[in-house]
Parts: sequence; structure tokens; C-alpha cells
Amino acid sequence: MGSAAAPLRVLVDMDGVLADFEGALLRAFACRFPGEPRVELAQRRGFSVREQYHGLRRDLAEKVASIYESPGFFLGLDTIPGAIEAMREMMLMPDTQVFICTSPLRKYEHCVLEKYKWVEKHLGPEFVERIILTRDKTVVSADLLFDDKDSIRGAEPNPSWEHILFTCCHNKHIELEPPRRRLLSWADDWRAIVESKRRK
Ligand code: T3P
Ligand code: MG
Repeated sequence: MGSAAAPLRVLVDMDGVLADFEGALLRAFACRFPGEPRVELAQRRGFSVREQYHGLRRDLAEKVASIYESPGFFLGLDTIPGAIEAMREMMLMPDTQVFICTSPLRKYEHCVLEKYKWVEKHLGPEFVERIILTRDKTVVSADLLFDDKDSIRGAEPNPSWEHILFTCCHNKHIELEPPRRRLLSWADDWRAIVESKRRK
């Protein structure tokens, strides 16, 4: 029998990993509601921005949500440092399948189209081909998922992928239970994590 290794399949999340959702949200909130209290990035805790603003003052939840539900918000996100270069390099790795796995907002009107446009603008059409848009990432099969959400739940209780927590302002205080792993940024050794999953 030949010993050709099966290709490795890698899912890369979009907001918080490729696109800077948190930075843009804070800037736009400060601009649109200059008199209101806000949560600086260093003070962010927990995945849901809405929940944290709700804790600050109940009515701020709707205000912060109105920012990410606005037209142009998702298309205007900056890239996370090193993300574009890492994706290009990963795509060229032999025996490696790369997909962008991202969830749309429940209020999908602008978000869905703008996520596609963002990928085309920053990564190009070959990456548009590789978008997986789903509210449930657990049913997608892969070896790895790089994602900034600390707890990824869905219909499948035992997802096939290993979740690598991508460090973001809202999750950096979380202490992971072993054997869970983090990628601190795209300057961290993502290549070693990819290689660690190859079947010998
Ligand atoms: P992604 O799966 O690419 O990380 O929920 C829809 C998208 O918006 C999802 O994208 C995550 C992102 N998001 C946050 O990161 N924080 C939030 O508080 C909300 C509401 C969404
Ligand atoms: Mg994310």
C-alpha cells in the first residue's frame, strides 16, 4: 500500500481571526455615541459584545448592536495583522485544504453579502470559493478550526476538528483546560499547529 498522507483540512474563522470586528466596533460606537460609556478593548470580557454592554447599562446593548447591524460595517473591517499573508501561505501548502468558516449574524441583511465582498477584496476570488457560511460549525468536518470564540457548540457533540483558540481581546483572560491550545496571533507558530495534525 502507498503511504500518501490524507490532505489536512483547516477551517479559519473570519471575525476576530482574519477581520478586526472588535476594533472597528469600538471605533464606530465611539463615533456614533460619543457621550455614552464604552468598553475599551483591554476591558473586553466574553465573546458577546452585546452582553457586556448590557451589563454596563441595559440600553447600550441595542446601541452597540445597531453598529454591527449597520450597512458597511462588515465590509469596512480591517485585516488582522499577518492574516492575509498566513492564508496565502497556507493555501500553497501541499496536502492542505483551507476553508474560511464563518457565521452570519441572525440579522443577516448586510452581513452575508459584505462577508463575501470582504473576502474577495482582501483575499481574492479563489478564497470566495472557499467560504463556508454556517451558524453551526460543529457539523463541518475538518482537522483544525482556528476561531476566537471560546466555546463552539452545535448539533454535533463531538466535532471532528480540534479547536485552536485564536487570541482576541475578549478571550485573552481565559485559562484553557489542557489539552486545549491557543494561537496567540498570526505571528505565533500556526505552521507547527498545522503540521502537528498530519497523520504520519
Ligand atoms: P465569525 O464566525 O466569522 O467569527 O455572529 C456573526 C459574526 O459576527 C461571527 O463571525 C462572530 C461575529 N460576532 C462577534 O465576534 N461578536 C459579537 O458579539 C457578535 C454579535 C458577532
Ligand atoms: Mg470569530
